[in-house]
Amino acid sequence: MKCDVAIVGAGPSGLILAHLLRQAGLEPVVLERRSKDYVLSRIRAGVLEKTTTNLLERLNLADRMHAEGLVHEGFHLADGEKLIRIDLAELTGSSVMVYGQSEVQRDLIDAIPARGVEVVWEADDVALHDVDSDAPRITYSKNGTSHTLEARFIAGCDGFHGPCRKAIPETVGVTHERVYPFGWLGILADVPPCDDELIYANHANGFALASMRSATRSRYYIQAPVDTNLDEWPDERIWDELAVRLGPEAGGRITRGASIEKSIAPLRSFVFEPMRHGSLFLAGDSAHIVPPTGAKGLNLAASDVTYLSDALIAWFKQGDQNALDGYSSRALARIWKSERFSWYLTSLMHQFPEHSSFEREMQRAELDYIANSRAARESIAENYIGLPL
Ligand code: RFL
Ligand code: PHB
Repeated sequence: MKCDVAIVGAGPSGLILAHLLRQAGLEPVVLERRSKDYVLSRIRAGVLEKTTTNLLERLNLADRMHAEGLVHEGFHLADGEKLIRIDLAELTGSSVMVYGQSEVQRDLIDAIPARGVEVVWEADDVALHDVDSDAPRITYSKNGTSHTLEARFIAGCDGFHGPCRKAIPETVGVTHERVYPFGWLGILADVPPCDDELIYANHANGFALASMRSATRSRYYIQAPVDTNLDEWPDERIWDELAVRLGPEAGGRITRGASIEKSIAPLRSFVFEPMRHGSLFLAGDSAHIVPPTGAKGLNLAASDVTYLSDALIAWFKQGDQNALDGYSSRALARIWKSERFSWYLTSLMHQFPEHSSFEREMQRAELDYIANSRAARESIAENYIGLPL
């Protein structure tokens, strides 16, 4: 099989890239290790920046998002008892969209047949060959039969654990990493959210986040050790802990219910550069990870593939080499700023085992400063709604 661009991974970055390339008349093929149902069932991000919603509009895939998504004009930071509102609308004139990543995935997948995007689900043993040449190949197997996909370019949209980043020689790339000494224990439940807006809480027991998927479905997280045994956290214990960490006001409004999903995710900051080696381009989580505190991961995946599709289309349509040469540095400029914001909010809102009372007082002073300084709130708001492309 031959195609213009072989895309590894049918997460948000792979599928958005495939749709953008198809819209321009190119022939991408997507290879995905998992089944369609598995990809649709993954519970992940919840907050979309304007840059991401604009991109879905450009693809004519935004109707359901506008009908069912929730526009949020603000969110809260909480320190113990005090709630600090970050008024996104007043501070920036903009807002974010609360619409689950699984819904975005559904919209992208539902449009596959009509748009003529080719996706091979359950492609096993994906291996990249000759990526530093003009004729790269991917071998894979499907139902026990081996296949070869020849392409002009390969897009590595295969997430943090996928094979694409590993296909770049260690001597070529540089890794920057920070692993946090805790994770997030997440719970999803069909109960109304405790507030109309998101609440990020810094409590002496640890961080908590009150989020949502709809007016009847809530998503909550608490900071917990990465090696936490979920059996030790029955639903009631999580609800009790959320009620304490979110403070008396919001905590008192929690509606409890049976969890429909419960999981623990590690927190990591990670950047691999450059995001290109020969004919292979990395995008999304394959090249970088942010801790979820800033709600940036999915949005960075969307901005990466915006830059990458522009560059690939310019090469196929006009023979323009410069855009491809500039892809990595263009994407990294935005990535590093999102890395900084995600690291900053994570540092501000979590309890770190190595912290002394001094660092805890620094967090308190910073939150007090944010509560009383419009300039500080404006800076947080500007980053939260998403920096310009
Ligand atoms: P994905 O979504 O991981 O997709 C990669 C795809 O590649 C496939 N794959 C392979 N395919 C073929 N062969 C192989 N050998 C393969 N190996 C892997 C995988 O099966 C998968 O389908 O990466 P992508 O597309 O770059 O998208 C990144 C986002 O998914 C991620 O950044 C966000 O979910 C991060 N994130 C959040 N981002 C936000 O913007 N806002 C949020 O509110 C937000 N909250 C979150 C989050 C991530 C979380 N977790 C679980 C890490 C909350 C959490 C808890
Ligand atoms: C979520 O709803 O899953 C969510 C929201 C905001 C974040 C992270 C996750 O910062």
